[in-house]
Amino acid sequence: MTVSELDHLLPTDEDVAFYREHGWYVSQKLLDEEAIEDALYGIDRFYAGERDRTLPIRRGYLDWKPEDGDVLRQNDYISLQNDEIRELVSNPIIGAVAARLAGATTIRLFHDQLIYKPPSDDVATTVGWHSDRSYWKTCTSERMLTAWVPFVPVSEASGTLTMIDGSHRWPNVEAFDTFNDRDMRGLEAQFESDGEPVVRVPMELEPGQVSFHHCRMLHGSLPNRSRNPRIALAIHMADETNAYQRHLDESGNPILHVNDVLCRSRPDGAPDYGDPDICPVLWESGEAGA
Ligand SMILES: O=C(O)CCC(=O)C(=O)O
Repeated sequence: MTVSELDHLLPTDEDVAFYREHGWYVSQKLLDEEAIEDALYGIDRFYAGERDRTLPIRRGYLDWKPEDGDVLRQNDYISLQNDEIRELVSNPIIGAVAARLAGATTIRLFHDQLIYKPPSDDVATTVGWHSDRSYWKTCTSERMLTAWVPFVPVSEASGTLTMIDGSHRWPNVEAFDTFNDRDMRGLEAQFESDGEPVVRVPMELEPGQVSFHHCRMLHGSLPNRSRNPRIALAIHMADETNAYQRHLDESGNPILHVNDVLCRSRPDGAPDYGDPDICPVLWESGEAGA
């Protein structure tokens, strides 16, 4: 792809200012029908148990399998295991948009997660309000962000991803490691919004569009009350400043991210979040769209 082909798809200065203020951004159609169909083909193969590559670890990450039943499916590190999803994640437009929003010169994959929300009223398919930063305390960067790529049309009815507008600016959002807490009202009662109203913004998107959110953003999703599965890939990304930092939990034990096991070590023995096999560069300034 050339610079001019990408340029019109990049966020404008106004879009970047909106992202900095609100913590989220909805793109134009970044991916064409063929890219979506190829990804869906890869996802079908993945769910059927096919792997193009395997991870060097067998457990410790989310890995839904058919025997787990018709629940909320979560599968981590798909792009390291499946060719079609690797192709999608490597599409330079996703990294280029992320770089523009984050003000970064380089965007690396941190990890990804495929999420399949079956049609159901069951509260167990809720994704609790949480912030990604709460899970990334071993990361030095607070400019990390996520691209959420739906493969089907998504709306409020299908339990689309929903942002709490501007919450990335609120204090204590890094305490919300509450993806699995289904009590949305109870979580809202813990928000410290500094007097700002709690505004929920559902991401209503067509396949090809992508929503981006800041790592401190509070977000979650309700059950899928439509007739069709809601299928989306979360691509978690880091800017060039990100590196491992030791962080202790409340009991004084070091927090461990799965990347700490997967990534090669730095000379000082710490995990290297610049490991090209696990956290490949998705976009670098000087490339198309820079
Ligand atoms: O797909 C969802 O409902 C949750 C996704 C999410 O938490 C994320 O993209 O960071």
